[in-house]
Amino acid sequence: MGPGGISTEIAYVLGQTSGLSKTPADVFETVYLVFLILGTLVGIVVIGYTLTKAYRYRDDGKRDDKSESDKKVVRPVLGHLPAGSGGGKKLFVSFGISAVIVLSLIVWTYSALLFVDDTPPEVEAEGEEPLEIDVVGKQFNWEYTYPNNHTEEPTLYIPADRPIRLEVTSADVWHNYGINEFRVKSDAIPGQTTTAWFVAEETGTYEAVCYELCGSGHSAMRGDVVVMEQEKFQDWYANTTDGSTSGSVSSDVTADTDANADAETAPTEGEA
Ligand SMILES: [Cu+2]
Repeated sequence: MGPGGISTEIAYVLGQTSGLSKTPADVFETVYLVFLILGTLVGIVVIGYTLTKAYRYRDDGKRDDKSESDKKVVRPVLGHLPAGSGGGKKLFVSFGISAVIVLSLIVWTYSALLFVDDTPPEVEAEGEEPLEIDVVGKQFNWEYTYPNNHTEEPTLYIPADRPIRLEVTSADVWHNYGINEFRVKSDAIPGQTTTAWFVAEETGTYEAVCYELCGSGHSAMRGDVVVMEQEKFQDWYANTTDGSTSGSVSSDVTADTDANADAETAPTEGEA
């Protein structure tokens, strides 16, 4: 895999990843950094070249067209096409370099995004197989269904350091499911299923948000994403039963996570 090799190389150079453990968040970070660095370099070259030329050929009021340095400059004549110097070599070289840069960026970015599109075997081999969770968007909430048919809403509970594969759809209108920290963003469209995957490397509470205007309650269409230690998650998951929905189990976990034993606040979801 050529382009993938290059991306791994660049990621290694940038110190983004160690070995094979790459997540979509790492990939997006690397793509962003590479574009930022290349853009900055191109900007420095172009602006530097412009400023140098502007300074060199500035009008200092001392110019007489007979001086040695001035004779070498090919000045355009009104009514004539400029001949340029070097037989268009500069033009050819700059177009050539630009083409190489742009084409390699296209190939590399595309291959990096292919990695994001599909869970690669090396990621699955490292950890456990991905945990598959169905996500259904509905005005104005997210509902999660685990492999044992247990459903949760609006909080997603997941283990750390394990690939999570989401199958996202909608029960009503178009939504867009996203978790900023993990660089997850996936369309939620009725009658269609889109997939996304990510790895949460650190435990904690994050937020899942709807990124597509879907109605009057759109801005409130958000829920927590609780990332737990693997064993803690297994305990929690073992207590969920087929077809059960969130209840006292989840408040136990929340209390656990927040290290706040008397957090008995029942989720008050007073949507009219
Ligand atoms: Cu929405």
